[in-house]
Formats: sequence, C-alpha cells, structure tokens
Amino acid sequence: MTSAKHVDPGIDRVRRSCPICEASCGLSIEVDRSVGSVLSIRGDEEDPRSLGYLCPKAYALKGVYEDKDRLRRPLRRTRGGWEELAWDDALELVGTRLRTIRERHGKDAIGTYIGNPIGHSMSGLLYVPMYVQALNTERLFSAATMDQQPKNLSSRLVFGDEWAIPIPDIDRTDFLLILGGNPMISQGSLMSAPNIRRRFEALRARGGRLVVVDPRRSETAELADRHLFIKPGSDAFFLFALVNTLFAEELVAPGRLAALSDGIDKLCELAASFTPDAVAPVTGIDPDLTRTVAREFAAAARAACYGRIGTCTQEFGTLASWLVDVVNFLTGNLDRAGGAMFPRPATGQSEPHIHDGSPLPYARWRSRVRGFPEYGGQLPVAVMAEEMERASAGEERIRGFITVCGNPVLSTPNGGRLRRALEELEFMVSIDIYLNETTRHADVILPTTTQLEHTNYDFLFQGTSVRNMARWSPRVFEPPPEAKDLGWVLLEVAARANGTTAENLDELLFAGMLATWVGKPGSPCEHLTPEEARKKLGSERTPERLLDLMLRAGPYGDHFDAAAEGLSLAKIQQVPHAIDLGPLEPRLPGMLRTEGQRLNWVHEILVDDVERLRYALADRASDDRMLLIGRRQLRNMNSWLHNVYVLAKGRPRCTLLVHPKDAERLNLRDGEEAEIRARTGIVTARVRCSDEMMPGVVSLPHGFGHTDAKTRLSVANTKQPGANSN
Ligand SMILES: Nc1nc2c(c(=O)[nH]1)N[C@H]1C(S)=C(S)[C@@H](COP(=O)(O)OP(=O)(O)OC[C@H]3O[C@@H](n4cnc5c(=O)[nH]c(N)nc54)[C@H](O)[C@@H]3O)O[C@H]1N2
Ligand SMILES: Nc1nc2c(c(=O)[nH]1)N[C@H]1C(S)=C(S)[C@@H](COP(=O)(O)OP(=O)(O)OC[C@H]3O[C@@H](n4cnc5c(=O)[nH]c(N)nc54)[C@H](O)[C@@H]3O)O[C@H]1N2
Ligand code: SF4
Ligand SMILES: [Mo]
Repeated sequence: MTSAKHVDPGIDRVRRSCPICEASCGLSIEVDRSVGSVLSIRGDEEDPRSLGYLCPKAYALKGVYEDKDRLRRPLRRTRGGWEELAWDDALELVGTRLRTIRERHGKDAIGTYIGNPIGHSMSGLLYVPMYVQALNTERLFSAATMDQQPKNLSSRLVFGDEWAIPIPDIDRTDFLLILGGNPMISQGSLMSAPNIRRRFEALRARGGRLVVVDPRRSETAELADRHLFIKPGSDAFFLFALVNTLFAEELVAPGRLAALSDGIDKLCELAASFTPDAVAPVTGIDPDLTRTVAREFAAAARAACYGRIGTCTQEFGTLASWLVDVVNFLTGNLDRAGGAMFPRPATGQSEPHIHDGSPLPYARWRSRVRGFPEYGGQLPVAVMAEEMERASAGEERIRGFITVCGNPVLSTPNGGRLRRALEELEFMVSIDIYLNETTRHADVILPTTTQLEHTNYDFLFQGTSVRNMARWSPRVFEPPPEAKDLGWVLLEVAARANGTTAENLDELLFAGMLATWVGKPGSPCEHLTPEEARKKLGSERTPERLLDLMLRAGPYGDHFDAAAEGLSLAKIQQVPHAIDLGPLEPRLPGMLRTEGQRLNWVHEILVDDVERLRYALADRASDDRMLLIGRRQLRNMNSWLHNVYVLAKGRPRCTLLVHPKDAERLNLRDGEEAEIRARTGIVTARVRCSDEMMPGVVSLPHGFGHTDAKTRLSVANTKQPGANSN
C-alpha cells in the first residue's frame, strides 16, 4: 500500500476534523512546513457542524506529534533494553513467532485486544475486519465490551443491525432525558455533536427541557432543569418504572410504528412488577418523581431518551440499553424528528443490502476458563487475563498476544492481574505510539503514523452524528519514510502471522467489499458489476480506494457516474469543511434487518434477563455497600493524553469525590489520601469532598496509574501519575 494524495507544500493552513473524540470538530491548523511544526490549532469557523468550537484536547494533535517520547521506529525488547529494528526485520520476527505459536498450539493460542483509537483511524477501521478475519481467533477482545456492546446487542435484537443505534435528535427535541452520559465533557458519545453547550442553550431557548439521571451532579446535570441522583447500576429498574407508568397511565402511543411492531403487550407484562414504588429502594429515586418524568416525557411534543456509558457498563447494561429504545418507542418518539433517529452515513454501512442477514452472532463459542459466551466474535475484556494464565487456562492459554491502539493495563478491569498475565505470554506485539503501561510488556512494538501524518475519514461517527455529514481530512505533514499507517501495519501483521502477503489480504478485502457494495439487486449500484466498479476505482492499493468505493456506492454517491451529482472521494476532497447532508430523517422500516422487517421488541435473550432483573430487585434493596463510579474529564482521553504537557499540567486530577456525609462517617478529610478497597485490589487517592456526589457513591477517574518506571512517559509519570481505578 502506498500513500495517496500529497499535500501541496505551499499550504500553511490545513482544515481537517479532530480525530480525538466522537465529536470530530472541524479544525483549522496552521503549520510551518520549513521546520515541520504546528503553529496553531483553532476551531474552523466555517465548519457547518462545529462552527469554530474546539476543546483543549485538540492541542494534543500538536503535542503528540512533537512528543519526544512518542515511538517512531519499531522496537524490540532485549535483555539490555529496547533496540530499534528495521520494519522488515520487525515484521519478520513478529510473523515467525506468531506462526510458530499457531502451528504448535492452534489458532486460538493467539489473542488480540483492540483499543479505542482505532475508531478514529480511517485505515485502521478499513483494515481491521481483514485483520480479525485473518487471525481467526476465538480470543478477540476490544474496548467495545467496556463501552457500547450492550447497546450493540440490544440493537441487533430489536432492529437486526447492531449499529442501528437511535441517536437523540438534540437539535429538534423539546425534552431530552439523559441517563449515564455527560456530554458536556465527552461532547457526546453515540450522539456525535460538537459544542454541546450551544445545543443545550438552543434547547432551552425553544422552551425545551433537559433532565439528567446520574449518581453525580455532573457538568451536564449542572445545566439541567432536573437532576435525579440514581444508584449506580440501577437504570434498568428506573427505565422499567417509566415503562410501567406509561402503561398504567395510558400514555402509550407508539404511532405509526405500532403496525410494524411485535410484543407491545408483552412489554406491559414484563414491566408489571417494576412499579415506581417497587424500584425506589434500588434506584434511590422518589416514585413520584419517576411518575412525573414519565408524564413529562410523554407530554412533550418531541422527546428523546438517551443512555450512554453509565447505562452500558453495568450488570444490566443490555436491558438498560434496550429500555431506552422502548421508552422512545412507546411514546412515539422513535424514528421521528425531535426524537431518537437513525443517521444515514454516506459510506453506506447502514443500508440494508450491505448486511448479509447472518444469524445472531451469540454464544458460538465460550471463553475457556469461565465459559462466557462470545458476542459479535468478541469475549468480554474481563476474562482476558485468566485466559492467558497458566494457572487458570492451562494448556489452552493464550500464548501470543497483539494489542492494537490499546492500554488495557490501565483501561480494563483488574489491570494488575492483566499486567502479571502479560508477563506469562510467550510472545507479545503492540501496535502503538507509546511505550506505556501495556506496551512495555511487549516483545516488539510497532508504531504507526500520528493523526497529523495520515489522511482520515470519520467513518464511525457519521453513523452516530446528530446530522448526516461527510468529511475528508487531508494529512497535515508528509510522514517520514519509516513511518507506517495503522492499516498497513495491521495487514502486514495479519499476513505474516498467516504466511501470506498483505497484497493477498488487501485483494480479498477489496473483492469482498466490491461484491457487497456493488451489483446487489435493489441497491443503488445494481446496474454495475463488481468488475466494472473495480476498473473505475483503479489499481492502487490504498485505504482511499476502499473509501471511494463506499462513498460512490453509498446513499449519496455518484454511483460510478462521474458526471452525476453525488459524492465520490474526489468530490469530498475538494471540500475543506464537513459536508452537511441534512437533518436525520425517518428510516423505518426500510433499514430494519429483522425477519419480515418487523420491530422485534421482546427477544428471548431480553426476557431471560428480565427474570434476572426481577431477582435482583429483591437482593439489591438491602445492599448498602459504597459504590465506585468513574469520571471523564475535559483534558483526558482515557489513558493516553497524559504525556502531553499542556494537558497534563496543573493540579492532580485523579481525585476521589466523596459526599461530605460519607466523608464524615468514614473519617475522611478534604485533601487527605483515602484508601479504596475492592475485591481486586487497593489504591489510594486524594479526597475531595463534594455534594455533587450521591451519598454512598464515590467517583475516581479512569486512565490514571502512570507509576510504572519501565514506561517512556516522562510527562504522565511526573505530572499526572494518579491511581489505576481499574
Ligand atoms: N474504570 C473505567 N474504565 C474504563 C472506562 C470507564 O469509563 N471507566 N471506559 C472504557 C472505555 S469507554 C474505553 S473506550 C476504554 C479505552 O480503552 P483503551 O483503548 O485500551 O485505552 P486508551 O487509554 O484509549 O488507550 C489508547 C492506546 O492507543 C494508543 N494510541 C493513541 N493513538 C494512536 C494511534 O494513532 N496509533 C496507534 N497505533 N496507537 C495509538 C495510545 O498510546 C494508548 O496506548 O477504556 C474503558 N475503561
Ligand atoms: N474529555 C473526554 N471525552 C471523552 C472521553 C474521555 O476520556 N475524555 N472518552 C470518550 C469515550 S471512549 C467514550 S466511550 C465517551 C463516553 O461518553 P459519556 O458516556 O458521556 O462519558 P462519561 O463522562 O463517562 O459519562 C458517564 C456518566 O455516567 C454516570 N454514571 C456512572 N454510573 C452510572 C449509572 O449506573 N447510571 C447512570 N445513570 N449514570 C451513571 C457518570 O457519573 C457520568 O456522568 O466519551 C468520549 N469522550
Ligand atoms: S471535542 Fe473532541 S473532536 Fe472536538 S476538539 Fe475536543 S477532542 Fe477534538
Ligand atoms: Mo469508549
């Protein structure tokens, strides 16, 4: 694969999107090419989505690019320390070691963990499916199982497509109910929407209301008309109580979707035992307030219920994710303007003909040690360590491991155990730009180009954007010859582990995509054969070629007629800002992938889980243990921006928020260190007393714990070491 388009050396201002979080803000970056440095990063005023907004993290593009600690060449761990390697030697070594493990112990002896930044990389996203297919391991892990996977499962069950995730139509709604999300800090997740504050102000200005349900009075709750403290992990109970009220008070009015739906009566039956009064001891929410919220939601002309990470990362995450959609559906707010709607990305991944109608990818295999089912090909990250340990997994253990843009030692549950398990591996490779708490255990580290050095396209977040859009991002700097893009490295590693070539894998991927996007009956490109499309896309093996295919065959594409109006790579490359493709529009039943294109509200997996929820109702009411939740902060991105001085400087941020009443009871004082004990370990953190916490709940941010002397993170280790909450 060679690099595509070159940047005109005369340009000193480049407009592109920010690839750090889902908001994908438009940036205007001023560079001095003579010395290869970034002069300034500003919000692009002309970007139709972000209108000049940016947050402090955008600065990380410069900070990471210029960071002396960032890795620029492959490294190999030796007794005497880290040694640089040439790419060919590094890949040869990786290929040989992985192939040996596979031959001796089978394909599942190799495991891989894929982290969050891949979601922000065009080449990474395009090639990772082939990487996964080529590794063909049952030991596939990713950040998804700590993030949106419960939502993926519920969407798969109800809509037939795991990425059919309804997004709150924040710019048109009159009533927004947020559970477990703090978009004022995250700038919206599964709701890509830069400058959330402006959008909340507009909601208010049109007479709308914001209600936030959160165990902490978050920055978003601070702006809300109403904030309800909820006990962590009890959202499914609260949401069921809303559903219960809607039925009890005859507020159910699904509108046009009723005719497409199965199971409405069953929903009523399932909600029966979860009255606002019955769940109150578990949620901590006053039953009258629950009824009020249900009534207000139902009475609003247009309302949207939205749940985010707080509703996913918990015991009943799938039920909570499902119930968010149920509330929208029962009140007629699903798939209508101002409610929760489905975006339509330009690259076509949400068009029904792209999906093969395969059966539910669930429990086709199980983890070896505790027998957890896979979903979507993945096992939960929580079993990663035990699957590696000789003591737990024996001969069946993972022996070779590849991390891709991930720092699981800090980001996954029981990081301490994982750290020890990584040392048991026979061989570990990390595809990463830092020598951090995870990658320092690798035998070989393969770095990739930084965001400013490669082109980009915000694939994933056009599927979660509050308006339809397309956006091309050119590279800002030409990378040095030894720098490789993530997609290139993924293909090379997968190819060598398989004894094949990257060319072969690329061809396999391209041919598969051609057959999926082009020539299918009923699709916009049914008039073309894959071969004809191939000719028009050229022979250069680049991620751009794959993107061009998706755009041209996509719903706004030129359908391979260069004279037509529609989108192609060439066209989006000419637009320096995001291309606005209009507000979200109703898409049901057209995009349903369920049998008979019906909305399938009560799948047996969900019904079984409701049974479990019913048992928990009795158990939990008497549980008064202290609970720990996380806390995202404006200048962190999970674990990986703490080495950028401008973002890391200032007071230590990894503090423990404690309600003053709890502090008194536990004899803790503001500014003093507290010990936090859980089943898996003990950490200490400085206490900050604040009534923003719900009594009984404390908050510690994740992504800290930069205390490992064997890393190369000179800023993080000194400025923001903190404690590893995982
Ligand atoms: N307690 C607690 N734990 C959590 C969460 C929580 O809320 N609370 N949130 C969870 C969630 S939602 C997520 S998504 C995960 C994140 O989990 P991870 O993705 O494992 O964690 P990150 O800290 O984002 O690690 C990113 C890694 O990618 C590397 N990297 C960054 N940019 C690039 C690049 O361009 N190329 C390459 N090759 N590498 C790059 C960084 O050096 C770093 O090693 O954490 C989860 N963990
Ligand atoms: N600045 C910044 N932005 C980010 C990130 C970052 O690290 N820093 N990470 C990015 C990533 S990977 C993701 S996935 C998104 C996440 O996006 P969000 O979900 O908006 O992120 P959080 O700020 O973690 O918000 C979760 C909220 O849920 C609350 N909460 C915790 N437990 C519960 C519960 O049981 N029930 C309810 N109702 N609430 C609960 C927390 O107090 C918190 O306010 O953010 C992205 N954006
Ligand atoms: S909000 Fe996200 S996308 Fe926007 S500038 Fe900040 S990090 Fe970048
Ligand atoms: Mo995430």
